[in-house]
Amino acid sequence: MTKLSNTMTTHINKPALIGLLIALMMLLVSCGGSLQQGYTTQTLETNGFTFTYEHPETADMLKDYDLFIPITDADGKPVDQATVFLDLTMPAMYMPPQQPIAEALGNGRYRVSTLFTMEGEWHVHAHAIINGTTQTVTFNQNVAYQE
Ligand SMILES: [Cu+2]
Repeated sequence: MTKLSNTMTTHINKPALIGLLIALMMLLVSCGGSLQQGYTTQTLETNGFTFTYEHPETADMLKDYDLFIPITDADGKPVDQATVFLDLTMPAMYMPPQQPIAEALGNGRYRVSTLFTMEGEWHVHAHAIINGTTQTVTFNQNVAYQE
C-alpha cells in the first residue's frame, strides 16, 4: 500500500493542485454570501461605520425588492439597535419623497422592501441613527423598464 500511495502522490502535479485550490476558494467565496440571483453589493464607509448595500444589479421598474443593508462598526462588529431608513431620489429630477423604513434582522442586517417608480439612475441614501447620531451614505441603483 505504501508503494501505491507514493505513486499517487507523484501523479498529482503542482499546477493541477493549485488550480483545484483556486476553484475551491472561488466556490467558498460564491457560497459565502447569501446574495440572491442578480444581486450585487456596494460598500461605503462613514465615521468608522461600514454600510453595505445588497441590491439587484439592475432593478426592474415597479417590481418589489428586498434590499439589505448590513452595518458594522469600526471594530467590524455588527451594529444592531439602529434606526435605518432609505431615501430614494433621482439625481436627474425631483421625485416624490420615498423613505422606506428598514426592518432589523439582527446580526447588523437591515432589510427594506420597496420598489422603484421610474427607470433610470437612482440614489439610495441610507440613513442610520446609531446612538443618537445619524450616519448617511449614498449608493447607486440602476433601474430599467421591463414590459
Ligand atoms: Cu424620475
